Amino acid sequence: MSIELFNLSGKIALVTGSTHGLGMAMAKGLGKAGATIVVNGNSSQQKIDDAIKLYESEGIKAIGYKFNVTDEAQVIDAINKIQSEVGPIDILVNNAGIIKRTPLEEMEVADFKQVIDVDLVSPFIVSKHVVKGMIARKQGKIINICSMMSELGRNTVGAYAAAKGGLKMLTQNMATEWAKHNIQTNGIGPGYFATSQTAPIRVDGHPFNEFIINRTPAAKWGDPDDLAGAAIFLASRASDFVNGHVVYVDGGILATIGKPSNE
Ligand code: GCO
Ligand code: CA
Repeated sequence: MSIELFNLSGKIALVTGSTHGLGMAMAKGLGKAGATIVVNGNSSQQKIDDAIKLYESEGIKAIGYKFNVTDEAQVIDAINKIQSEVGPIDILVNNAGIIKRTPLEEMEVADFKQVIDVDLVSPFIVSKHVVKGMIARKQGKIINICSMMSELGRNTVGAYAAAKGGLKMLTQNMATEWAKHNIQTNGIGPGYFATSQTAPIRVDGHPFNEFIINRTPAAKWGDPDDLAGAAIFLASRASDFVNGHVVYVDGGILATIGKPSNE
């Protein structure tokens, strides 16, 4: 009975930006809990095809759709196709995101807007079009991938922090508007994980690498697989009365002010 609460068999999960990184790790978690994964990316069909092979090699049922989450017409078209070719979307994970690291006073307005567009506007666009089916079926799970930057600032990531802070409030507002339809909207806020996005700041000898290890009570970078549990929980019946929260999977970063590097 208790394990049944987490069973995702028969469910269809669309995970945006799931050809690599944290999106793929969370999608694999959902897939191993039984869900069929709708894989999305926008860089190339080849990248999607390679990802599908990877999912399938782990026994996960996965189907790929290439579309740009910031382009409403493409999103509408893709969602229509997914719903007729795969089935109704039960679980939506808004994961696709970008980061640009530039001091605010030097940042181009176009770059700032692009980060907001991908990281904040696209979860709105995709949710807007997926939620209609969820409302009709009176059931659904939406998971917005937030960040430490939903709560904290950091030098050079101002646009990203503005978007991720906004995404936390968008999560609360989706919960406010859609919980009555038995749709649970929540967020996952990853701490610092070993992915390609953090590769440039994770290299040995980079001051940021040492800083993160010192700043994280668990004293290490997260393994992307550590996100699967939170994703399964928020996608499953186990969270049917959980609305508008962000689960921070961060090795304790938000619990503490940090410590001097010699402690
Ligand atoms: C950075 C990092 C972060 C992480 C993550 C933290 O430059 O600070 O890239 O923004 O990607 O989102 O939670
Ligand atoms: Ca791993």
